[in-house]
Amino acid sequence: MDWKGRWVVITGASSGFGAATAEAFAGVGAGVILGARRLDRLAEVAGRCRAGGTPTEFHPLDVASTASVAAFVDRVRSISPRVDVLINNAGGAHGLDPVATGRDEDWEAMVQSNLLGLARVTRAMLPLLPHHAGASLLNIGSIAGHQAYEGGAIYCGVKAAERSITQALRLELNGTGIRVGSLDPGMALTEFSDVRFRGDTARAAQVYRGVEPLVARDIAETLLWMASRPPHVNIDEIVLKPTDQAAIHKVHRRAAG
Ligand code: NDP
Ligand code: 8X3
Repeated sequence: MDWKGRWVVITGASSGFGAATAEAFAGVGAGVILGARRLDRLAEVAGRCRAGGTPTEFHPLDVASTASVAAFVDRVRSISPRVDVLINNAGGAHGLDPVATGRDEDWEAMVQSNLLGLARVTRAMLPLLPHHAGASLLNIGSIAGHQAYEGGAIYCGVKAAERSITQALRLELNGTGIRVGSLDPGMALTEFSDVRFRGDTARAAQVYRGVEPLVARDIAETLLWMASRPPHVNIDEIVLKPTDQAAIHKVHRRAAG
């Protein structure tokens, strides 16, 4: 696929998967439009994308706010009335508390970003996705959406909801030519665990102790591959895990050497 002249919109592009995905699409010549709350970090990512000569724009985006989503999409429309790929990536986990001691603010943040945010951005962006073969709407889910774990009730719940939303969109958009898919990663080394544990980097590091996790580039390359299939091919769902992670509770850890 020739990516020159095509535009890709990525939410949550200030770090992790979103930043790596921006660089991957920019690397093949696509224009990228990036959104997230941390503008300084978006500017850094945009600088790396532009270094290859690719058209790159960024704009503040809080997917938890309908007004912020509307302003972001207005900006996207002013850059290009047509967007070829939308990647709903913004989200993450807050806390690892059992339901018995869970906090409202954590639950609300997870529901707002992973679930309602995805729906808001999709609703606002759909008019910009061309209704003919070749456009892609790709959502980031998680293995947490396939299997629940202790302390993950709300996070697992919103990622299970992401699967349902993706499946509903696949049905609703059937006949438009827009491809719809979900990429559901397992353990990946990003800022995910730092956010989950509120900046407790020592606790975050324990998650990856003795394991070779996925890295953001693995997810970025897979998203680029999904969006680059011929227009008649829809990748509905991919589960991508580290070789060391056979299941959520079955992780091979090497002893410290
Ligand atoms: P990071 O914490 O590195 O990135 C999360 C991104 O989401 C940041 O760019 C952050 O930007 C953005 N974000 C969070 N909340 C909002 C919001 N309200 N509005 C706009 N942007 C927001 O983690 P990952 O890259 O790992 O996470 C990306 C996605 O992948 C998430 O949906 C996560 O649940 C999912 N995932 C992660 C896995 C992992 O092990 N790392 C595995 C499976 C799925 P900012 O703070 O600047 O707004
Ligand atoms: C992130 C993967 O297993 O920590 O979605 O929930 S997990």
